[in-house]
Amino acid sequence: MITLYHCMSARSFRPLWTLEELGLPFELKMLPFPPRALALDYLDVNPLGTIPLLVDGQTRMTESAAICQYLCARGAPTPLNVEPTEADFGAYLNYLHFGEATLTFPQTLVLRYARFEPESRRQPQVAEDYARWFLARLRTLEPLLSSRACLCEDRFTAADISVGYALLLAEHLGLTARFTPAVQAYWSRLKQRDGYVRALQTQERAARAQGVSVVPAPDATGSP
Ligand SMILES: N[C@@H](CCC(=O)N[C@@H](CS)C(=O)NCC(=O)O)C(=O)O
Repeated sequence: MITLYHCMSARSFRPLWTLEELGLPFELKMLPFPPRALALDYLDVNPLGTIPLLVDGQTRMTESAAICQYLCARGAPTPLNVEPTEADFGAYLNYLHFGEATLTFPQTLVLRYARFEPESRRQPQVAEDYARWFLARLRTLEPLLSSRACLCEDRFTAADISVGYALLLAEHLGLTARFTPAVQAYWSRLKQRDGYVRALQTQERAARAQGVSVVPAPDATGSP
């Protein structure tokens, strides 16, 4: 049985969404955010203190995009995966990792300097500069999404989940009004997917059942 350690709407949402799309059985362990301060026992399981952590037998993984890649490759054949023999294999891997390394990274600076630091250490100018940097990077998707519904192979894949999570985070940061039109339309389509809606419902149900706050991690303020 796969176990996923997760905080509400944090990056571990990528593997959760993937698991829901694949219809695989899994156990979801909810943690308060940030676990390194609010769930100290978690450091015994994952010394990094970050989420996600996915445990599947002897396999332990802590990178959200890599976990999506792992789940889809192991779950193949599935339309969520792009095979090496398909034309968009390179684009698939690129967008899968673009979602985290290129799009989510600048947003973490926005989160930190607009929300997570104590009031006295917040830096609105730094937050705005990194928001602009994120939006400039996101804009590069506009030409592609003006002519295609999804990022690769004209079908929904794990690459859309990875980039889609960056858009979810941007929504929490109040940045969606600054999306370009095709990106805006793409995000609206992603949010209508059954797998996405199920993932939102699953995390909320699990948080309530496990006595964990349902406040999304990106909306937590003044985190220790
Ligand atoms: N590159 C990693 C980043 C993991 C990460 O930094 N997760 C954040 C939540 S979205 C976290 O656990 N932050 C709490 C902390 O750093 O203590 C991934 O994509 O999974």
